[in-house]
Amino acid sequence: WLLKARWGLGIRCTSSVADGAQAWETRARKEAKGKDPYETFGSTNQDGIPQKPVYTAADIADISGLDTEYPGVYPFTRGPYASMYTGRPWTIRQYAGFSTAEESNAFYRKNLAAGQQGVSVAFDLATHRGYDSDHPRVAGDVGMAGVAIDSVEDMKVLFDGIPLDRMSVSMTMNGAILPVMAMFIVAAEEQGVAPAALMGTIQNDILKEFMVRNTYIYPPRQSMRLIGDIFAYCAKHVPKFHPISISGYHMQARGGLSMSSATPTLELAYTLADGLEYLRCARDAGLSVDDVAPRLSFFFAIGMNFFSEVAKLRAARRLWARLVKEKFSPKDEKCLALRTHCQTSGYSLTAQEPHNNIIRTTVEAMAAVLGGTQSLHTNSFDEAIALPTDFSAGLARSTQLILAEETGICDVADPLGGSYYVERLTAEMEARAGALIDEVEGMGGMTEAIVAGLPKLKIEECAARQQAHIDAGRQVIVGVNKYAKEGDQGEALDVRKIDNTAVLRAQKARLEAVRTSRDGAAVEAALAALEAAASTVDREEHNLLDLAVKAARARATVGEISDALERPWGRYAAAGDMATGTYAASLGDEGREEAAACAAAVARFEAVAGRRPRILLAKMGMDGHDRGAKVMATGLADLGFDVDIGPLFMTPAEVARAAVDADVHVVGVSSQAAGHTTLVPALMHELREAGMQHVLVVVGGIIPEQVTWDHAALLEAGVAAIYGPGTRVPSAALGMLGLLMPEQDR
Ligand code: 3CP
Repeated sequence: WLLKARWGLGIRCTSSVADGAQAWETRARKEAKGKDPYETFGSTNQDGIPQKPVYTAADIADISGLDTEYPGVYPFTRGPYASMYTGRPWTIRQYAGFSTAEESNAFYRKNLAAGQQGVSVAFDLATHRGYDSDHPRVAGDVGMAGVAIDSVEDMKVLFDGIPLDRMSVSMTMNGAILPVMAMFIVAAEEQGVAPAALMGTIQNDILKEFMVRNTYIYPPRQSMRLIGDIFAYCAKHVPKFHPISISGYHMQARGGLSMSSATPTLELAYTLADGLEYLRCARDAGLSVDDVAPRLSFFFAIGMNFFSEVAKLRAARRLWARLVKEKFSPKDEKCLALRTHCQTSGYSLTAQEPHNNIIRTTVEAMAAVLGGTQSLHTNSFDEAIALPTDFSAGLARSTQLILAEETGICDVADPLGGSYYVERLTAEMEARAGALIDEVEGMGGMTEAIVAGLPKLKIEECAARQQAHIDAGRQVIVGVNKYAKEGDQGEALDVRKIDNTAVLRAQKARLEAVRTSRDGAAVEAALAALEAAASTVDREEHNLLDLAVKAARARATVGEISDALERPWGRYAAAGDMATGTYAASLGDEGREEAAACAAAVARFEAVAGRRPRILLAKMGMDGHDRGAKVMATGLADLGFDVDIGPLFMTPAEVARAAVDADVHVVGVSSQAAGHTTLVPALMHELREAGMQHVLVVVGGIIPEQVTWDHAALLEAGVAAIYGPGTRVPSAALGMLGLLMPEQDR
């Protein structure tokens, strides 16, 4: 009897299901003061999915196959492994890298000693875009948002004392994939580790770069050829390595900190659509689905919408298993099990009251592990302000250790499986993402959809809509658009500062040493072979990664290997399209009054100046994080400004020239990658040289506020205003108009 009672067996229900529903409705109607309880208490989530106030068994009755779903069993909704964390918890893999290879190596070793389990390398933007540190375009970026790597010599220092046959290494590299993967292989070789023993992952997901992250180098179709060659080489020589991490992260989490982004369903759909395209790319490179699919890996962002994020990971696994089975008919069941890394969302971090970010990150980390991730990065609380310090990185790591070892979450596989709400949401997200994938597949797959510009525009539209919801206060961010402390200057934080000029000096010296000590003729020959192979169709004989490994061994640099392909393929430049109308349409009643105040201020400006306020939004250096600038552009255009968006990767001189050409009133610089202290003063100089000193310069993005050096340096250089993370578009618009107009005209 005791056992029966404990498991709920044999206990008679006192009322039927219908009675229960009726009783709930009666009670809820009373609480809704006589109104329809579904309308009163129901809502719509970020994805537009209606949320009922309560879910019951009736809500999952039509979902087929739930009874037979087990972890480790097709369609893998409940996890890729049967035992999940009861057998092995997820990998704690913190993404890091800054300054020089020496400094990053010391940071990795310290963190591994303190409980981190895998290495994850962040490269600087100069490396991402295939430039050597001494290239004139990248002066402001070297060592700032990641580690600077120019040659095998740097790569060897980066992994010094880290045994590459035992430690799995993840490298976030896409554009300059060829030199970086080649240098990793050669560095391991010179450490005595054969390619076959290497474990880890390289991001190598170029499709999402064209949608959101912008660290591409070559055009889409040539970039896909490159990926096919990497798949082929890795399948043959580096079989334990994951040659790609198909990433939705940046679609959701790269709006800029506390800026807007793609919804979880859009992220889910486009990531899986990318995955299908990569399987076709592998097929084009002569590989079978069974050769590549078991080593594909994924990467998702985990934001604050807790249950959506759990459901997203579950839906991703089910949808992927079904799609791959249906479209590629693999023999090995491993091909169908989606494994993923997750990172808590950079977009949810706030610069205001930054300690709140510890709580946000913990909630997001819980969603990731309850969703069944294989590997996890937890953000540091100060990342909305600067690079993490040792202290903040330690807290982020402890968040995972505590979840894994103190909470009991690892004791049961998929503990949320069977929850009426989670299962319904999983099915809803699966259906909606499935429809979005069908749309992309109908266009001929993701490469063609990107060439047509569809996904980028859809994500930007989504971002503008969400920004309007935040600005209107409908989406709450505590301490930013609700419960903000009046006149709060923020706590004084101890942040990490990179001395860009010192890194630059060190990199230039090592580059010089490499160039003078190598066999110049061997380098030339290796680069010529690479260049010739880029134009050939015989891919089996001329695998680009194989040739890059030879070039890296001869000490060719990142810039030289990239140039060898750039000569025949060219460097890709994205079109500066902008979604308009979405922001204004999404403001709703809450934001309408403020929009009207902006329109009136614009009209007053026009009456005085004879034309509407005109702003050039510019991104300088190698910082390709353009969603913040795009959202600002859309919002300002909808509020009455004339907006010009410069192409990505401009130099200060190019921005000044564009400001002259468009005769703008304001230049708005967006900086998300720490290059502003070098690049903005250079821009001010160029504007003065061009006789444009009257132009207002404002800066937005991640500009450390609590520390005097960045803000003070920019204001001293002549910047009129700084708009940090969480700035509302109407506040920025009114602020700029206030600065442009004499007081009596405002
Ligand atoms: C796992 N294993 C198990 C179990 N769980 N065995 C028995 N029982 C279990 N329950 C085994 C696996 O089969 C595997 O062995 C080994 O343990 C490791 O498990 P895994 O699941 O493969 O985990 P891991 O090695 O950590 O790999 C995780 C994935 C990998 C697959 C996701 O790709 C990865 O680590 N990705 C990280 C990507 C990353 O760090 N990206 C950073 C982006 P076998 O291998 O022998 O099968 S940072 C970007 C930031 C934003 C920006 O761009 O700016």
